[in-house]
Amino acid sequence: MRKVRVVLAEKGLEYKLDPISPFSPPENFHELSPLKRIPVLRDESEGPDATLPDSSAISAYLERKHPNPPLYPSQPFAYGRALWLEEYADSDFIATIGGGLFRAVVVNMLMRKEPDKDLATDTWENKAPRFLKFFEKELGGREHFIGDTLTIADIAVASPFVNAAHAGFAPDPARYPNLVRFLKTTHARPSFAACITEERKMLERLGLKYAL
Ligand SMILES: N[C@@H](CCC(=O)N[C@@H](CS)C(=O)NCC(=O)O)C(=O)O
Repeated sequence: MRKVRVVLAEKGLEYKLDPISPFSPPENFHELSPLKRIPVLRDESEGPDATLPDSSAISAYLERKHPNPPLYPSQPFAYGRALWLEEYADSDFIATIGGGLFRAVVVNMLMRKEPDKDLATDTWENKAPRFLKFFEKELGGREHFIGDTLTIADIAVASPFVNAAHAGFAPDPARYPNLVRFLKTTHARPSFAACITEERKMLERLGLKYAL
């Protein structure tokens, strides 16, 4: 959901948020989202039933409908690389962070259960490093993954690190200097900062400390 909120904010688009928990969804939710996942975009300007249930589909749709500022590279190979990095972040990486850190710590605490600290530590120490090493190397000394402006690749990669930080985990700047620099500048953009501030307000009430 955060990924789409950042895309909307970067494009200067107004929206209304209807918070739905995918863990206790409304009865007919599968009709909107067959995978029963969030986010779902409803664009009433396209008709009463105009919904899209996947962050990548939503982001690509918004780009086509509101091309400025562009969040996808125009050069064909750069465009392909942006889609690949988006997919990598949205599949394996987010699944690792989502299940091993966010659910283990944050979702458990939201449901008033004990956080699974062993699972979270094992995930961070043994499963996360291959992603962190990959992102560190891909970035090199550059500010963005592709080209010199923000793209969907930056947004998709930076977002799961917010979830990790909510769970209390952040990359070590001594081992991952490029990645940490990228995360700090990307998360400081007003689009990310607005979401992070809102989320922190809610989660810090549970005693969670933001790690980045
Ligand atoms: N590929 C989908 C994945 C969405 C996704 O996994 N959403 C999570 C919350 S951030 C969810 O709804 N999880 C509930 C579940 O998997 O049952 C997208 O990017 O929109």
